[in-house]
Amino acid sequence: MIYFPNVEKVAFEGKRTDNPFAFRHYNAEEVVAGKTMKEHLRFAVAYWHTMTQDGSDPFGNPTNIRTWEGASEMETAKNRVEAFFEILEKLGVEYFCFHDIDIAPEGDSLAEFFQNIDEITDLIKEKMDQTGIKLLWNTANMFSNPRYVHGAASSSNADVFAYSAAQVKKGLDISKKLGGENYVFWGGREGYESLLNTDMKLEQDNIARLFKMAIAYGEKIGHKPQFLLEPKPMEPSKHQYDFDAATTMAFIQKYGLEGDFKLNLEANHATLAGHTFEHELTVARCYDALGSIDANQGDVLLGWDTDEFPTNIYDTTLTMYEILENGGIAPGGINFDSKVRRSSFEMEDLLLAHIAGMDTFARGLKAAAALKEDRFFDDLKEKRYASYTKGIGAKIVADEEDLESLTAYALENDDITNESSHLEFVKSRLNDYLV
Ligand code: XLS
Ligand code: NI
Ligand code: NI
Repeated sequence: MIYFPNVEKVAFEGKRTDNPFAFRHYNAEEVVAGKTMKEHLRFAVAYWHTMTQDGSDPFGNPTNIRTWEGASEMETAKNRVEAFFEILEKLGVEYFCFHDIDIAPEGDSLAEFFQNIDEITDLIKEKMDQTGIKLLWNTANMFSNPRYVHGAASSSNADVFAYSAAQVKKGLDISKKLGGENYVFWGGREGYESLLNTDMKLEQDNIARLFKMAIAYGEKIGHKPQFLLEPKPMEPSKHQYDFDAATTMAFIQKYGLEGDFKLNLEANHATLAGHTFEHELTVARCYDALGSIDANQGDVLLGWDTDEFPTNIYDTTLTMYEILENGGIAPGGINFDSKVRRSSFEMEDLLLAHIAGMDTFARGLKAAAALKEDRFFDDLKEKRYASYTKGIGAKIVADEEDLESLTAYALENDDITNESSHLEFVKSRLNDYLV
């Protein structure tokens, strides 16, 4: 069955095309800053938003028209695999991501769930072999089912911890089966509603225990994906432990997980934490822990995770600049953890939305490459911190000074001159790169 009969494989047609199903900026094979766009961007489609969202919201019923609904849950799951690979192929996207429950129905028991997963991943594997499309990452959904009401690895109920462990084991088994390049943990229920009844230390120790079990199991089965931990400060929990990049790094370091874990950063989670996305990316880079990104954007007027497709060039430019500074994002990628608005309910909107996101990232990449080529930020920062390259500054960063020697210096040099940042000028110059 063909799900998008009116759309051919989406091609690059340039800015002037009036074909809505064409790329106007993303040109997969075009070389930018030494690599093809495809290699830089490593786009992935997210199974959950694309295949399982129905358009409902807390006040409204489903709106999305989806032609893959079958007579049974398993039939729908199989149809979705067909449709998903048609979307990936038509978009020319080479990676995808999923949660276990996105691809297969949970059934009536854990054993049945595992059976369903095996059957569907057989199908997925066939499609992967036929198309060369790869698994960027998978993860276990340990937040939707009511059993996770008190958390997963952080649950007060040890039986729930055990169930989580079983889901993670299965997640790693299918990661091996499908050659997953990364494996994600996102702790939507790893947090608390009230501190009055929460043992924070035990809960965090237990989360780390599950991660260590995952590392050990990966070693045992000879499959070592890059493990990624995805911060988010709140939603669905009131407070989530992996609040932001810095908090999550403190956790990773406290439990000695630096060798195996990096961060999967999501734009809209940054805004929920009161940060810009660039802030989160920069923090991760400072720790050499930028693993992968979940690309989307929030709405400044709404305080929640709206997961909109990224269409803001300013943001994608600064994002791509950080990725270039990082020397690329591989083995991570740019996963569209984004969903179409409730009013974009037609099947073809799924393609239009991804095209919009891909074009916006392509423009961001080009602008970022130009900023790097021109040494826009490099020169700015070099000039701003020049005092550390000579004289007393050079000695400070060479760790040759102490409080006494610096006091002696300051007593002689207390007539201090600072320079203006000219920040408004900088911002207006930056705008020149965006259009
Ligand atoms: C939810 C998260 C989730 C993770 C994977 O806000 O972004 O989708 O990416 O569990
Ligand atoms: Ni995400
Ligand atoms: Ni999210």
